[in-house]
Amino acid sequence: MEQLTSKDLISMEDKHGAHNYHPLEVVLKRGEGVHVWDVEGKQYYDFLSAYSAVNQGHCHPKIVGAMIDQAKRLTLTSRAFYNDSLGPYEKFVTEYFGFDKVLPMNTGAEAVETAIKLCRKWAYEKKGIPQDSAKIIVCENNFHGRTTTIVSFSNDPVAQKNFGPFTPGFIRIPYNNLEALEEALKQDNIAGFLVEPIQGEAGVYVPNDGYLAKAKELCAANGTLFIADEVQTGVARTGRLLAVDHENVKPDILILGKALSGGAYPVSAVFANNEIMEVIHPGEHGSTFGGNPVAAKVAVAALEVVTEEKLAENAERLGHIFRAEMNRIIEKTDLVLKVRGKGLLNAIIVNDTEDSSTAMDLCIALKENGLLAKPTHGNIIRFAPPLVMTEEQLLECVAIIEKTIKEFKK
Ligand code: IF1
Repeated sequence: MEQLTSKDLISMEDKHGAHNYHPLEVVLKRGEGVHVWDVEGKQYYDFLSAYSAVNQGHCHPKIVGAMIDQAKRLTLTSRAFYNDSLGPYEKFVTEYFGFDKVLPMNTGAEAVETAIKLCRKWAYEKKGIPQDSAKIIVCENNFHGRTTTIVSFSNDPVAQKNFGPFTPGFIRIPYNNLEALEEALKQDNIAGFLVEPIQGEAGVYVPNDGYLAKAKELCAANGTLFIADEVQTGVARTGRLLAVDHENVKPDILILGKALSGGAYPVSAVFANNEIMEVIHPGEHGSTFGGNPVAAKVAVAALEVVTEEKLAENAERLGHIFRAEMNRIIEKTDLVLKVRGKGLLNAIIVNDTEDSSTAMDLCIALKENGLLAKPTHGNIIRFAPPLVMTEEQLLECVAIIEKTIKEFKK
């Protein structure tokens, strides 16, 4: 087959694919560790990690090895039959995260949907909320996925427009606001509080210290489930295994996705203790692919890598260095106002209006200099490299960012 150029491949997607994304103009062909290569052979540092799915680095040999071994033996049984990978995975992963039970799904949005169903069912059967009146508290500027129900409680007009009618049963309160939570919890029929420990899509918005611990306490006092969506923040990204670990918070329901597989395969999961999880019975929830043997083997390998390579510790240490270096650069430029984040989930705020193209233009300039990142909301750029990065590599990335900022002209 003839070698297609980046330009050919971009126009192919443009012609034959739905236009539900606006990617940076780079066409990647290969990845290894912290690096990716485009079809023309140019090497880049990946500073997005597929939105924190590739925490363990691209094509980690242990994860890919586990996937190939299992793929050669048995890929899918459905849950109509047992398979010999699911039980060992469930035992491993529940011990790893400290919950009685796991409900395996595939994507983040599906796991969020699962948590919502679980919370509602628990509310009717255990809390005694009257039928069809359970309410779940969510936060302004949340991002939990793209299904009809999830976009129902989004306040992003782009995510919502013309996708109605929407699912009722959600109350939105400001993020990082304990008074608002306390007020909302006073309403009748509150079943749960669904929250991102750090708001990713909103621009890596880190709540005040103590917010999560106090929120959990308020929920517990009210008999309301504290549901942590750690799809993006989980699995070592923020410098702890879970972002809630920074405040020693144990969610009633924990949602994981993305890096649970190291980005090798779609694997998501919902965790809860028996008290909650036992409300689910056969036929009430599931998925053809959820808990399949390949997913099970991949997830075990991905989590072993997190422990063996001390990725949380590395993210914590490099995160401090990264923010210190960004602050040093910010002193010398008026292009960047601020850096914020935890571990290796960080963002810089570009000094321009939210509707300006400056952040996107800066990402294009970074790409030219060999580093891939993408703006989140308007003037904010998320920086989330794979957690297998070394300090030397990180400093090389800092040098690329510094040079790009220095040379950048609006
Ligand atoms: C896209 C953002 C990241 C998530 C949280 C659930 C999901 C996500 C906290 C759903 C997904 C993604 C999806 C991706 C962009 C992305 C994203 F920019 F929108 F916010 F990561 F930063 N909960 N986040 O962040 O998981 O169903 O996608 O597996 O292209 O929509 P999913």
